[in-house]
Amino acid sequence: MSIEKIILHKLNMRLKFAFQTSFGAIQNKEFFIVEAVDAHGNSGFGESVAFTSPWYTEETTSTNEHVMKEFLIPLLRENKIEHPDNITDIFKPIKRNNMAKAAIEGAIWDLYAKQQDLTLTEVFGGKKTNIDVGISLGIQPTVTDLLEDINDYIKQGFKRVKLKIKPGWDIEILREVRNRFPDTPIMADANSAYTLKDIDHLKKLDDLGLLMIEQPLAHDDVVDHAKLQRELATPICLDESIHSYDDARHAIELGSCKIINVKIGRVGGLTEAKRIHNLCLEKNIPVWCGGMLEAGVGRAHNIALTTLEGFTLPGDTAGSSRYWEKDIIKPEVMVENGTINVPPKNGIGFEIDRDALKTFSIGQWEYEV
Ligand code: OSB
Ligand code: MG
Repeated sequence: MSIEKIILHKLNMRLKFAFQTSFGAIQNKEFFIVEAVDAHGNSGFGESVAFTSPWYTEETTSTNEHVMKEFLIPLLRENKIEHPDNITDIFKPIKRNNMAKAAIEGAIWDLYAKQQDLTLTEVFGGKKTNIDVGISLGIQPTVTDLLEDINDYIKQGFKRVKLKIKPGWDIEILREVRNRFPDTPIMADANSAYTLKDIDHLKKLDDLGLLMIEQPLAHDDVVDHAKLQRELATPICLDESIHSYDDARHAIELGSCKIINVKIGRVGGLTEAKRIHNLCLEKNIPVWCGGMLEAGVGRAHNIALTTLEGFTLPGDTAGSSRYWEKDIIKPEVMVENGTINVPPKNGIGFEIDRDALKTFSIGQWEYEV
């Protein structure tokens, strides 16, 4: 496939709210929109999903910038690209830095789809025409605030509610939520806030009828999670611990989880995400698409990924207006009754709003490849 140049657009956007997790609060997002351009005027877009601090994983906006500029873009120049699936191998000499890799790979997948006038979903092999979504709610100042928020999102039709938890904001809160909403599919995400010392405390989750507990233990662990899963009836879902197909294989073999959250950025791109999906389908491990508080481009890629058949649980891909006063795509991502219709337009299915891109821009770099 032909690629003429890569343009890095560095953006600064402010979320409508501070998203509070066990590791800290996120409100300002600095990130990259990667544009891959061919000789015929097609442009494909990808989004880097790292945050400015290395709280979730080790990557940051600055490490994404460094690795894309110094290592990944030169590798595109030195290698022939027949298909977006080749990118994983071309980037293999560079260890990890998966969010940087995924941003570039995503732009190339979109470009590839547009070159054939097909949707990203079509070239990627997804089948669904609409996807189910849930909502992820940060830690709130009071339980009253949380209950109000949940009520609001249930009324809007979201298919499940995910609550961020941490020591001191967990079992009691979840119990109140469960009492108020006895039939709502509820899950909790700890973002690595516990250790095996908390095992008796975590066992109390089993009375609450949760869909799953996401990443209770260390970000880089699969061994302790296996110990915990043996003691816990509530299914464990791994997020931070899964960076690759092999991580997923190890976790499944060890019994570290019963569910996997797939994030395109965390695993290094759509190609690796699909390999993990295929493995999980074969092993009967349900998967769902996680979120990184993305702007529209990342959101569009998440929608395409979720169209694969193994994505049987609602994902974290809420609509643009949950996060942004103004998104960078046209139209914005709309959720109706807890579902998103997969857009029929070619590529990622949404136009880039060039004016919005300019408004939020804090830098731009262009590279011939
Ligand atoms: O752990 O899934 C997570 C947001 C930032 C970092 C990590 C996570 C999250 C979310 C929000 O849960 C998902 C979203 O709405 O994009
Ligand atoms: Mg998570």
